[in-house]
Amino acid sequence: MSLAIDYPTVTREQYERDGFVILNRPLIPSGLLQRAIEGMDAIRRGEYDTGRTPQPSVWNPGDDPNALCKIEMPQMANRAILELVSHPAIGAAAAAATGAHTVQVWWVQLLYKPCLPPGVTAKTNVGWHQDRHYWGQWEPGSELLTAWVALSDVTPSSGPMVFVRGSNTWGLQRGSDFFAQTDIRSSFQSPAGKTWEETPAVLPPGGFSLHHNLTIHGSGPNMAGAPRRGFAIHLRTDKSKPVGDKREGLTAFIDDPSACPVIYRA
Ligand SMILES: O=C(O)CCC(=O)C(=O)O
Repeated sequence: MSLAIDYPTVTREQYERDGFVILNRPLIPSGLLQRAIEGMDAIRRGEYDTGRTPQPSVWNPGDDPNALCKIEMPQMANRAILELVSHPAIGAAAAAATGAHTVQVWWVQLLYKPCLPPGVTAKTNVGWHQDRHYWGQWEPGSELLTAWVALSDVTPSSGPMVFVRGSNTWGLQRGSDFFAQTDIRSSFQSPAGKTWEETPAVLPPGGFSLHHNLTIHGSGPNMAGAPRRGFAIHLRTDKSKPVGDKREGLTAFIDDPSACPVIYRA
């Protein structure tokens, strides 16, 4: 068995131009993916193998199984998930996209989007938003991006994330609403000469995308017949700083390597 790491090829030019990169081949080993899926299911049941809990979340064990399940900082509560978010292919891809010397995980979200049974309605969409809208605890200009790792086959019908090409250059807008269930596209404005062009992040299990903190994105319902499973791994580079150098809220754990590992160093 080969333990060689499959490092993806990512160009900085593409990341800076489009605001995202889609690495649509398996880069995370299948054994680790399987253990992380088991970890995801354990956390959804409220079972934690590290002895630590996730951070306060909108979805908690026992909540509606048909709603979007979003659990904050699952890697604190499960060893396999910590191993997954620490995978060197993710750090190497983020470093190649940004030219960074250092890449650190600073926050993680478990995202489990169920496929709804016929006739059932539940909140499973992710409304159009820019991540930066929610990240005021970082100094302006901080280099922050997200790796979204697929644990299941993410197809056009399973409610993939959809990116608006080039919107990373449109500035911070006012329309973001992660929890919107209706079409809020008209609350964003494309600058003169730019058009709203959507690209779905179709990924096999073990593939991942990277997106810039200003890239507009959202996702629709899952009609694929199986849950859509992924982790949003929020990353910072050496060109980032918490406001006032504070450690609170979203920056509370950045000095704790068992929650926020450094996953790339030049
Ligand atoms: O999982 C989704 O559909 C959206 C995730 C997201 O908003 C993000 O990774 O920034």
